[in-house]
Amino acid sequence: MISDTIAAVSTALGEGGIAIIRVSGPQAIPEVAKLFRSRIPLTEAESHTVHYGYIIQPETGEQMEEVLVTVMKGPRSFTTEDVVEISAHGGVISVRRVMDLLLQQDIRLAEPGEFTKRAFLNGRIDLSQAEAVIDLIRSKSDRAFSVALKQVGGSLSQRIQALRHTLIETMAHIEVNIDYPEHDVEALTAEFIKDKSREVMEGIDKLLKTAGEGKILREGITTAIVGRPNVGKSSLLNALARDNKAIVTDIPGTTRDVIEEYVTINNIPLKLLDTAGIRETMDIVEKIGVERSKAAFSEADLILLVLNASEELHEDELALMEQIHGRQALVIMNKMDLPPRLDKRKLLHFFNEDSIVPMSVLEEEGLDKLEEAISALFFGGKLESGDLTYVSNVRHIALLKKARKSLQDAYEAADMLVPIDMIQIDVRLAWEQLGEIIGDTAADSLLDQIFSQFCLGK
Ligand SMILES: Nc1nc2c(ncn2[C@@H]2O[C@H](COP(=O)(O)OP(=O)(O)OP(=O)(O)O)[C@@H](O)[C@H]2O)c(=O)[nH]1
Ligand SMILES: [Mg+2]
Repeated sequence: MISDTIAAVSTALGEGGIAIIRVSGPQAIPEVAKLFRSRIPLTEAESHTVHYGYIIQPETGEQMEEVLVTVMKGPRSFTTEDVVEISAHGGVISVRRVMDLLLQQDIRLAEPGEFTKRAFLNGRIDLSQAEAVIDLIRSKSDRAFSVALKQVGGSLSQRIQALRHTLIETMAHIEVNIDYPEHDVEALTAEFIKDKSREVMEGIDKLLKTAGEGKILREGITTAIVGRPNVGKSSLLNALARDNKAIVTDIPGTTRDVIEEYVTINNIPLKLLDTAGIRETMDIVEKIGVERSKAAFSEADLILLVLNASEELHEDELALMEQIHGRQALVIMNKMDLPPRLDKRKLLHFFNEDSIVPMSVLEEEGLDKLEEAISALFFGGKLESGDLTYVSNVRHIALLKKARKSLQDAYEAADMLVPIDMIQIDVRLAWEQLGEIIGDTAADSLLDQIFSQFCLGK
């Protein structure tokens, strides 16, 4: 049982319209009541009501801040405990005054993620739902947000629970036959185990199939814009981001560092990296920049190679194209507004026609074609709109793979008519591994690690 009461500022720090300070725990209402002067005493307030008043210095009665206080009595609250939310003016001093007073009461400062952790420990949500709360906060696109929202609602948990249910039934069935061993029952049980393991493995495979897309939704496609100096890489970043994020000049070697920008194209989130133009250089700063572009180039999920169509192909560009072989890439023939000098046929040695996009970033020509080409590379042009259950969390993916392996072992053992009680060990293991996803069988150290990723006040 959790017996202490915690508080934290739940809104972003700094100046804003309002700041919300959240208090949760058995003492939340009486402790805040000591500091709050309003028409109705907080201890007599009904659940889910809002009260106007002042936070006061309890000894002197001095007014410290003007606030609205919301009372939510457990179990109908985020943590299932009694929760009080204080809406104060959104300023640094106001928040500090209220927090200082709260922490002088029988209330301690919450750890990052502790409210969500309590929601989990108190059984309101499972671990996969709690993790989805972080995904919600961090999501970079509408689509990723919708996926996380479904997971908060329990979409993944339900799938996992259904698979575990099948395994529990299987174990019960095995148990009965261990107690009453008869010769042909054993063979039948082996068949039964094979059927059930196959069924659950198929379910796991279905989930694992979504992992690639899930990762992209969650993290975005890391997209490196590479090419020689002055071909228009930064101009392209700005055009895709519809913002003047990167400096553009006609001086080759303008960009020295990697510039990051998130954009969404047809609902697909991209993490764009504008890089320094790749060339041999004596300039120390630029040299470091070139090293960084090479690193970005090798790590990217997608490469946008920008060429200047008004110049002939440079040997550095040929070298880049050779390195691109086998990767997801598009070639942009930029500056099509100028007299053409680049022979497109040379590009066809390395790329198919569909991957070559003529553009004039300056005149905003071809941007739509580029966006189409990018979305065609991923999700076949569009994201499946129906099912929003994706597995994107590396922890979940690893556990699904482990559980699958355990079931594969069980299947093979059953196939070889290994004694049933031996097989049962693998089935149980799979059941536990799936349980770890939803936190049914999770160690404290794991919980600490997961919840420490949260922001303070969540
Ligand atoms: N004519 C023409 N000029 C362009 C086009 N796109 C970019 N430019 C110009 O080319 C110059 C270089 O553009 P940048 O976007 O800075 O090129 P970059 O590849 O980022 O260059 P570095 O950062 O030096 O590697 C600027 O003067 C741009 O205005 C285009 O489509 N047509
Ligand atoms: Mg640049």
